[in-house]
Amino acid sequence: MDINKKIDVKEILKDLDKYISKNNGRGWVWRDAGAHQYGEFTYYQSGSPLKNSVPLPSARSVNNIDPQPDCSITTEIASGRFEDDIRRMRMAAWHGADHIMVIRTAGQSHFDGLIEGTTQGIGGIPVTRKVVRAQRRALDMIEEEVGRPINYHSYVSGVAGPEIAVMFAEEGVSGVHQDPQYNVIYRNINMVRSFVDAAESKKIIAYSNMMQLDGAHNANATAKDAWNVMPELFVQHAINSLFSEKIGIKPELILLSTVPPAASPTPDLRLNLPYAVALRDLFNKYKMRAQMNTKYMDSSTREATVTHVLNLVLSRLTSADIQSTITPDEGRNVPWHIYNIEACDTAKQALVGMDNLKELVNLNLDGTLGKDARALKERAILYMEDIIKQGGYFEAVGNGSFVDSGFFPERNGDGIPRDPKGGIGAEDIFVRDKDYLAPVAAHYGYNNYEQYGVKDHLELIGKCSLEDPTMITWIDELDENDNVYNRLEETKKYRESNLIKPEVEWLGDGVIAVDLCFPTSKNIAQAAALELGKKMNLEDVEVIHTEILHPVEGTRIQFKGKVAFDINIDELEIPEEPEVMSVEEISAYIDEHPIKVVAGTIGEDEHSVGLREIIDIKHGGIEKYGVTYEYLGTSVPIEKMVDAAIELNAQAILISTIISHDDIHYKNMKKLVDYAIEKGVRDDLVIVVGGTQVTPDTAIKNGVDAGFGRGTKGIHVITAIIKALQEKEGK
Ligand code: Z98
Repeated sequence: MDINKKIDVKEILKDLDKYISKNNGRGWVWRDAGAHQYGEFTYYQSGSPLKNSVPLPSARSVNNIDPQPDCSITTEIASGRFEDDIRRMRMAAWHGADHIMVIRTAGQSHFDGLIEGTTQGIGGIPVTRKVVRAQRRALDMIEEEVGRPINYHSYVSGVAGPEIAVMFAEEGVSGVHQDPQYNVIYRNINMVRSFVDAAESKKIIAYSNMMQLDGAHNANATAKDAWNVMPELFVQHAINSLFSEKIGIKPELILLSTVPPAASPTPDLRLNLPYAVALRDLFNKYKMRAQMNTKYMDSSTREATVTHVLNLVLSRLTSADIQSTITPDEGRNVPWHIYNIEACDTAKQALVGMDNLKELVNLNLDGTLGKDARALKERAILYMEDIIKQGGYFEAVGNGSFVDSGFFPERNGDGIPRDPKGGIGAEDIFVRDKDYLAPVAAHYGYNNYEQYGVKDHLELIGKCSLEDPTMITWIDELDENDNVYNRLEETKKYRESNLIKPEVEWLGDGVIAVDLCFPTSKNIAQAAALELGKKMNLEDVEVIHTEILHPVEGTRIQFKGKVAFDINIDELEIPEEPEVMSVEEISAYIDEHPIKVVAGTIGEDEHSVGLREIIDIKHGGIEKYGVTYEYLGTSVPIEKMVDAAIELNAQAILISTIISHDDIHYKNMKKLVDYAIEKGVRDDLVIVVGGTQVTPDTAIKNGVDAGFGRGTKGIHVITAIIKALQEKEGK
């Protein structure tokens, strides 16, 4: 894939029926965790560098290194249009995500079978073979672009669990959620059916080396006082992990979905750290997928980011094999591109920032931490004993033991009871007939090959579709109105012309967010924001965040709305990017050719702040690169600038001029150049001018070597000086 070209969804859809991912059968891929060198730093909890990536903004001060942490980084994508999700996956991969979790459309867990086509989803995509294959195909290209394997993930829980598991195995999916307890508690799917289906699903997951997550995190996202369900979380993890292992999933691919049960403003680490320590102690043969607790996510990205970072501290103080980054996205219900990317960057920044933290600090297990961790384990064991006392898991769920917000052995009576004989799919379980036969490579339980005198399916049918994807029956679209082709047609002009529109999740959605403060109370501010949106000619205006600065003095608001117009790229005046030399190139030149600069503001101009920023070392001025300068002050006469340059044997004159009445700034430039010519030094001196009203081209027309306007930095100026000097040398 050409990194300068947008991904072409039509190309991905072309001959999709025949596409076989090279990743079918590959299963989950971990990063090559260990020590890696990035620039002058060794990172001990890191992975290999990416071939193409976007480093953190401040990386520009450290030679643009982009260290990758050791654990897989998840981004969760939920826009509902798979074709737009593909573009987000590419952006996320460039920001360090290698685990793409696609959320499925609302209600899919209640479908008793596979769905097909590319209909638009609600809060996620329809997980169909076509969507999965298209996304895997895109990821096959993206992983080559970034130079790292990317794991694709979705859900196997639900009534159609086994069917989905088979389809995932056929299509090269490498990570899944599978936990029968999720079906039972949160989706009211019959418990016997859920455990039978889970056995079959897990067998397929084991066969194709998929990574499996459990659903324990849902208990602390649901329970009233989440920190009280800690003992139960251990129990849920134990049930699913042991069940999975017994069916054949390798322990290193069984991941506990762990979520810190509390969040600040509770004493976050004091509650969460003993829990995290105890969990890793009890379940040390399995791995950890660390995720944030969406229960504590509100509409503030700032707050969500702090919670995320505190969770990342926990991950580094204990361990995380996969680090999820859902915070500002799922929690806020604003599943926009920018929040996926921000959260990936938050994880990357915090994790590499805390590289090897455990080498630096010891956990004090002799104090309350060790005591609290032990107490949690004891409560969990009591909980298990209590389940056995009640007659087993089904009875305990029937009695409402699960997701009770009491701190076990306390009970609050607010658990979620489910009838062992009720729920979706009850009565749908049958004992296999004596001659039951499933001629496939992976299948759970009794399978009577003996009746045909053969050992396995190969002797009967040859390979099955798990081993030979060409056997798969392809279904394209079932809905002639709701499908990707129609959506591509609707957004054609944004793909095939030079029109663009802002977007948050779908091409051409036109959504923008406005951030502002009104000097008033919350209700008035919200109403005023809606009015403001209308006056700005935005459509579908909606307040997405409100923060009280003071009950009457001020309210911060974020609102979103849609713009109704397009922007034509052809009509834009796009200024050329100023040329910038690398710090190494600059140093190498200055070492060989020392540069002295004479600087000042000229004419009647007293505005020296901008010039000082350009020359002083403080904010990256040219002094930083080893340039020496003579600052002549403000309102320096033109002649003095040139005379001083001659006297001091300077290579360049740097003038700043803000006042622009009657084009005095350009007139002064011309005067300065003329005087340098008159003195016979113009050819030896570089003359650079800057100021808020300076247009580079006009400055050059007035005879100077380079002109700079707003936003200029020292590096732009030193680059221009060196380039001009090199040109003079070349002459
Ligand atoms: C996560 N952010 O876990 P339906 N199975 C399990 C789940 O935990 C979930 C589903 C299925 C979270 C996302 N988890 C929430 C064990 C959901 C979802 O189609 O919504 O029922 O499946 O990463």
